[in-house]
Amino acid sequence: MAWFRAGSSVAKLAIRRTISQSSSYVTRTKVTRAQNQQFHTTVFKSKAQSAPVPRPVPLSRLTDSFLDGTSSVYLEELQRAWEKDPNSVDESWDNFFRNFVGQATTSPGISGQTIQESMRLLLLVRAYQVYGHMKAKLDPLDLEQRPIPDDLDPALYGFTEADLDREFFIGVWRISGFLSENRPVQTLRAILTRLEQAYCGRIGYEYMHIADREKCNWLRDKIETPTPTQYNRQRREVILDRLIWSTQFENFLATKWTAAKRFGLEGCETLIPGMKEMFDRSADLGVESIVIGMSHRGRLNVLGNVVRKPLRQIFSEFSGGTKPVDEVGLYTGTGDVKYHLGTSYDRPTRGGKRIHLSLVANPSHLEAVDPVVVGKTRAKQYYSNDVDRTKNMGILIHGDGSFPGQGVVYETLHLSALPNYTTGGTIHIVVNNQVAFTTDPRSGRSSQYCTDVAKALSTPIFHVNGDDVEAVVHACELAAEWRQTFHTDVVVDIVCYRRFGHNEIDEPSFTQPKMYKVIRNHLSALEIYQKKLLESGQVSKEDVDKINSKVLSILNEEFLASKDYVPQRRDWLSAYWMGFKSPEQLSRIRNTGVKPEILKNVGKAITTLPENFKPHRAVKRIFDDRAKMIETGEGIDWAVGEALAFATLLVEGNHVRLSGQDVERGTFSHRHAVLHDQETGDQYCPLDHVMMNQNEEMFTVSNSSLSEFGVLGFELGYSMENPNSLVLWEAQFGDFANGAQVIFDQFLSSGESKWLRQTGLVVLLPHGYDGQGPEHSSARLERFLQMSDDHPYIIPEMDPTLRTQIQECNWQVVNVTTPANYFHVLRRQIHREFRKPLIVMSPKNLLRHKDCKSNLSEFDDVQGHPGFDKQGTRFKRLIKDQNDHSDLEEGIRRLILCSGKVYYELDEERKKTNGKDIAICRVEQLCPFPYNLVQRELKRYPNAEVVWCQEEPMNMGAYSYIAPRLHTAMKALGRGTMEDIKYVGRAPSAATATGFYQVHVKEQTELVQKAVQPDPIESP
Ligand SMILES: Cc1ncc(C[n+]2csc(CCOP(=O)(O)OP(=O)(O)O)c2C)c(N)n1
Ligand SMILES: [Mg+2]
Repeated sequence: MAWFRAGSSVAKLAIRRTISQSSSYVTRTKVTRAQNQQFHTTVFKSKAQSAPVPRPVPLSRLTDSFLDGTSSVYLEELQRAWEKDPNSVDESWDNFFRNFVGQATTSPGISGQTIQESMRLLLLVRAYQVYGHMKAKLDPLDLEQRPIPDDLDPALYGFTEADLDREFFIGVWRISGFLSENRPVQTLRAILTRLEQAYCGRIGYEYMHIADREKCNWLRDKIETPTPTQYNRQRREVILDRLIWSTQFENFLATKWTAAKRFGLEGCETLIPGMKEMFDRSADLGVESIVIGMSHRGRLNVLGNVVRKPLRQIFSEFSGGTKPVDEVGLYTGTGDVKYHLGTSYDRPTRGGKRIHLSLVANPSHLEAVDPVVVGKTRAKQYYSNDVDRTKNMGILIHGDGSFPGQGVVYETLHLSALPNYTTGGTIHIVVNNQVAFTTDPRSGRSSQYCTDVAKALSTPIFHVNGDDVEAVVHACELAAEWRQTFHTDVVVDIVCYRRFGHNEIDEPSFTQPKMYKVIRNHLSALEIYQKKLLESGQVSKEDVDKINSKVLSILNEEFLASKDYVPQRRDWLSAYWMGFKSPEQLSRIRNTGVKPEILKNVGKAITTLPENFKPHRAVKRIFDDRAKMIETGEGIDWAVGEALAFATLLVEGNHVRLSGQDVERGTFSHRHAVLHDQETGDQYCPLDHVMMNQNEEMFTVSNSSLSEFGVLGFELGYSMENPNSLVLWEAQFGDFANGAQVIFDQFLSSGESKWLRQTGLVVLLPHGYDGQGPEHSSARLERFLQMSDDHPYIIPEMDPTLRTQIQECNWQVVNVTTPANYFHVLRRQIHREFRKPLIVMSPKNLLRHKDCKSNLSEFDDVQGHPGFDKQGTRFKRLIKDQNDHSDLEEGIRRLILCSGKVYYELDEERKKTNGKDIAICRVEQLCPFPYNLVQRELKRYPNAEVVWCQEEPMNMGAYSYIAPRLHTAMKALGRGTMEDIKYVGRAPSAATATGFYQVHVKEQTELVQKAVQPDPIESP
């Protein structure tokens, strides 16, 4: 491969020189033989005849160690003793001597074998298992100049030409393949030939890093078959047919759209027959549904030939297509380029089964789709009750540049064995075209193989020469078998090349002139295979021509049909999403209050612990307090509000899943969703016991790996599978969410618009200025608001019966200040006919704040209860001033609008300063902006100075988002200009917060005091 292209011959020479200097063949051989003469069969002839039928003794069963320098003397003594009395030595040695003596009678060549030779041969076999892949012919371009490890040189072990026809026995206890006890004695030549075939052919196997004998043996059995595996004529015809489809597809696109970018598969056309074989084999082994994630390279080919998206649709999209029009609505979003689109179809398999395939839409950001695919797969497993995870499988196709380069690959791999994230193994295929855009592997990674990162996870890796379609098919088949057998990840690395530039209009010779000189004259995989089959006589020229013309005529028919192609209904409406509304189909707002008796019942369930359970003392107190809250209906805190939301959704039949770092206890030690018995260590999760015989996964709360990108991506994928689930990801501190920025930018905020896929994922981001420094204060609210697409200057229809504002907006951003409102905003996610992501700036100090409490009556749906307003009980987008103000309050001199925990500080300061002429309103939902409610408050206080107060610096927080919208609301009421929006908050700053606690306190006190100061506030 390319990374060793330079300088390797020098390295090789050096290695050879070292070997010849340090180990003379002749001397070594002579010494060995001389030392072990006593094993010559002649010595034991008479005894051998009288000995019982010999059986091989695996070296591993020999109980004594004979690996040191004194072995030969020791052995001689042992042998002499054994000759005198076979019972005087250990049984294993008895067997050993009998074995050699016995075999010698029928097999004269073995007579010269010594234990040391046996050991050395064993090491040589082992070396092939470990390093054989280094000698495998993997590079179709033959440009690789990898030094072959000297471990693969028989001379290193003392073998010479003269030994080639001697017979050896190398059986080892409980090892399969070459070293198996059942293998017959073979000549060194035969052993070496087969080792070369098995390990140094067109597939390089890397598996010896797996510390599991059973798994290695399984692989050895498959790799070290006595004779190489061969496909019969029928299979070869299928493979040929598939390779022709793959090749013709690209040729066809290239001729019809000469100047279009398609990121073709040329140079790795064998991927298609490989994938198809993998899917067929998987279906035979019980897989019913496959979720696929892949980037640009070959995506159209996979869509057309593997997933079976109608070719006419692909061609129509390629021609620029018509923007799809939904049967029942007009929402078409912004769309995306053709090589990012996803789809799903049912595909028949070679074995006569059907398999459901979905290719997940993805952004340009390489590998970002990986955790999404895995999460979606896991959700499919949950919903199809696939407890052993054999029916639903994820497949990820990677590039050789992106696989080692993008950290999310590793983050995703690391989810693979976690109980709440595993999917029973993902199959990874790397389209290793030995270049990334213009970057050579030597500049793109530090590891030998692009797949080395997967070795950390004990994943077998099959490197395969992409020019050898049968080898690719074989590796893919083996990967499918591995996954269904061991339920862990596996990697197929197809070493290939890229016939053209990064895309079809790129010139690759600018940067890889030598490589492309070779590529220009290199036969395609199809040409190579056709030649091979014709030479074998298994397939005739007519057969080949027949397939070629069949494929071409179908492609032409589809091309013609593409001209009249009318996109059908959205595929996202299928399956579980049937009946869900698209953004412009009005979905009525529903109440989210719950019957008081249900609240009481679930409240009891989530606060009661099993009798014998012994929680930590402090936790016990917390649960006693919680029980009291439910009993009295007063003082419900944040954690109980959240648990009530989960519990009520569960009893309504929804699946609830919360994951993130330390979410079980909660970063701030407030949730205690999982309790630990202090004596036994047993765990108890009250929300698992809300209903009788509750499915244990129906409520899932799970600490995650320390990954934001991977885990958020996973939960996003999970949430997209079924709308009847509340899926939440919580960041440890909101600040760390930026580690998952790609998921926010490319998926969560824009996925619906680009790909027409909805998700109701909830993201909890602890946010608030408590003096914990720059990295534990801000969840970067401003970024989420900046990505929000509600119009700052146009007030949409706000009539409750006609309002689609929230449906038309890309997501919701809230900063909620009461447990009851939190309860309702979570429930609202499910109690509506569409799904929208919800970003929650979640509290830290409000978790225990004495005033941040709600009464149970604010959760119920009883008319007249505190939470109940004109429409019933539901989430309050704005909480009006808590003083009993009438509809018109002319005496109020200032209206402070704010959001989040600063409200409580403002309220306290107002009380302290007796600011009765100040009203404070909380904008609980920042996006989409609650124009109607803000205007209601503006009208209520016609003479008030309007202030936006925030604790974040001016260039952060909600200010830049709020100002234009507030102005639009005011302007519509004839209420002043931008100048009239007063700002109270921190000054602009580079860091989110000060690192000095005293400075924090001073800043916080000042801003709170300023907000309620008697004098008017100057304009910003
Ligand atoms: C995260 C990310 N960084 C950079 C790019 C720009 N880019 C697009 S393709 C590409 C090269 C990818 O190389 P490789 O993974 O080997 O795939 P190939 O195109 O060779 O199939 C790059 C750098 C991107 N799409 N995503
Ligand atoms: Mg590449």
